[in-house]
Amino acid sequence: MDRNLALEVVRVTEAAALASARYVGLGDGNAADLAATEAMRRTFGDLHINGTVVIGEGERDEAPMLYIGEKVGDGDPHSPEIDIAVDPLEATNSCANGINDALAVVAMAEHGRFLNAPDTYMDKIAVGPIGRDVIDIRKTPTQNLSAIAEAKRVAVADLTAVILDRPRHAALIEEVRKTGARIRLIPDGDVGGALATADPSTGIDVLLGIGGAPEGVLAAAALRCVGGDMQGVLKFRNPDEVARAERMGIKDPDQIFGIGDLAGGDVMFAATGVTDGFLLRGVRFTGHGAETHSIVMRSRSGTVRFIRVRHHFNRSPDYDGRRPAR
Ligand code: VTB
Repeated sequence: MDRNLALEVVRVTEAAALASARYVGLGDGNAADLAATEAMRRTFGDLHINGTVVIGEGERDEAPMLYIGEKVGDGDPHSPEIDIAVDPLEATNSCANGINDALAVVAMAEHGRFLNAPDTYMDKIAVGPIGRDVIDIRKTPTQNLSAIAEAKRVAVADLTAVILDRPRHAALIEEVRKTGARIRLIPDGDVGGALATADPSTGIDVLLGIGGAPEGVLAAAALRCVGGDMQGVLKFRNPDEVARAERMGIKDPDQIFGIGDLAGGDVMFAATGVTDGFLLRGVRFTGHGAETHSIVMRSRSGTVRFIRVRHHFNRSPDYDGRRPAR
């Protein structure tokens, strides 16, 4: 994958973040998501790729844009074939409610290297480089926390876990509290939670618990780039979801997916903050423009770029800074 692409792809997440940030706190998640999706799809057209969306807004019949299978890119036959995973507005509700860690996210891989994750749940454990090779999703959270603490040479009580605040996590939360580890409960956005483990400055050591399976692929792409680790097991809500997963090529519903199964080969990850988060600041609007804060990473080099950009709406071809009419 062309290294320059890393600097191009961030324009796509910036555009999505700028568009959806206009909706922060307005209580309309659908409008925010639509604005992000439209902006993302539009800017994808500038990239020199033959992209295929493999993780997107849904199946073709349920999502008009950035659906699974949609081709994106400049259409040049010489552009490379790339698979794309997107979440134009991860943690939509957090954007709608003005809560932390709404993000615009894109990941790219060589063709065939992302898990074609069905739209179901996934039990996840995700860590930064320090916890690599010590986690095991078959073990209990207590055992995993001890292993991470040992690898970090700290006490379990010094660790902080991120967990989605959901009733399904009651037992998990209770167990983690018993170990003495600290917890950050998040209302939404487990991609942001996983991403936080990539950087020691966030103070987040591990993401635990069940979230969306497609989000698991995005998180894995991010952690591949920094040499972190992740495992996931699909959690189906009903037999229909099992059948759908089978049609998408998943033979064993209980399979444990390692980080390379979720996002293998050469991958790239970009995210722009919509609201402030563990790692990224959200969009700040100024009189005639805005400031965005993004991260871009590549697995091949392990380079992590934080890109802070001042946008001038009167001079930018991509975005005029207005909220589209509803
Ligand atoms: C997570 C999170 C998302 O959905 O995957 C979660 O990353 C799945 O759990 O931001 P619920 O169905 O219980 O919400 C979101 O919160 C929203 O897509």
